[in-house]
Amino acid sequence: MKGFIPLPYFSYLSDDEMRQSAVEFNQFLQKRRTVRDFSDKPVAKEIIEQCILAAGSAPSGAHMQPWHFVAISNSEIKAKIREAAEIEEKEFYEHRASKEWLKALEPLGTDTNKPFLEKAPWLIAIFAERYGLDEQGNRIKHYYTPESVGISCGMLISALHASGLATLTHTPSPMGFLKDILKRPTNERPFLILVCGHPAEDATVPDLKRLELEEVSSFFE
Ligand code: IYR
Repeated sequence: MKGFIPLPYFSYLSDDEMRQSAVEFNQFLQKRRTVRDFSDKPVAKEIIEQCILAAGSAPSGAHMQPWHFVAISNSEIKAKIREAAEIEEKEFYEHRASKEWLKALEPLGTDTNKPFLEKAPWLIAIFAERYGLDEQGNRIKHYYTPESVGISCGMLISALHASGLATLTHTPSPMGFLKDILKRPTNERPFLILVCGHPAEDATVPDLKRLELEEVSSFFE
């Protein structure tokens, strides 16, 4: 078919190599933990750039690639984001969140205070493009945008983990302030803030268990 090329690369593995690779990759991802205590140790921009490129390799609806990544190491902008996020978080913890929601958050020990938004060397704000814009400013329809951007964020988290960095998926709600602070166009919607860096030396994480295979899956064979 026109516009098609032969599959340029595929890692053909033997059954044994496949099994080993699957086990090792799972073990590697199982070592990822969401961290809330970050060190201010700098992280080179090149690492963040490579991870964003990896995230941009995600599949997307009709290959519209409906994402934009804003990477921030600038202290003033981080301080502005923290200030705006803490205003929303205060509203959330004091008024908006239901009792049930607050109870569900208890094991995580979260509160209105978000020092990591200033302390961590990088914040990556991910935006979802609700529609695209061509050179003349006409709208281009996007498909399965939340699915596409969600997959891309998963790949970004994995790439950062593979680079030896810790992350925190942070979703102050609503996140409209990100559009203003980061001056993003009207077709974009803030999707997630990913806090990235080295964990603090004394970082702790909640003692959480992941579900077993039987709990998360079923098979028809
Ligand atoms: N955005 C708030 C609350 C929060 C909500 C969920 I769902 C979490 O998994 C964690 C926190 C906060 O960041 O504290």
